[in-house]
Amino acid sequence: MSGAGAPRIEVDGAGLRVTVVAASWHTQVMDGLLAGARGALERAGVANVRVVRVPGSFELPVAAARAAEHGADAVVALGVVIRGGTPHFEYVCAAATNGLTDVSVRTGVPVGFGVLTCDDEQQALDRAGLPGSREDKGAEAVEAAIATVVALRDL
Ligand code: DLZ
Repeated sequence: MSGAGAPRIEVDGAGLRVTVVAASWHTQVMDGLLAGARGALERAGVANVRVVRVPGSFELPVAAARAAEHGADAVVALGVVIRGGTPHFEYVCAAATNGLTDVSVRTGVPVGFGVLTCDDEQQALDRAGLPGSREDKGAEAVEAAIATVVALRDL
């Protein structure tokens, strides 16, 4: 999927409670995603931030569900899954994607999707918000989640 066409989103998250659920595989990329998310939360004026680490992306939905059911106004899910030589990649990606979608739709709490699903580590580094990265998917996931909280207020 190309990053071309992404909107520039300006968000005001003052007063919101945001929980970041973050997997732990692929440390360097995760460090970039987390730093990008923290920067975007600060720019948006979100003071009430919790960060919860889980082992892998497969565990993101259950943590997101707990956060959504216990007072978070928005959840941001961060993870990195890199394709290997077995079908495991497809299963972990599908579990994370479907699980996070289910949490969001079922609870009504927006979940920002900052899970990178990449063929190799370089693709992940390019999107990690690190020096030299082309994109910052941690920040984008925060901005999307907060923008959706604001959009839902009008419905
Ligand atoms: C097992 C596994 C593998 C092979 N690769 C990744 C990965 O690239 N990214 C990731 O976030 N998690 C990976 N995992 C771990 C699973 O998400 C999960 O934590 C384990 O299967 C234990 O439930």
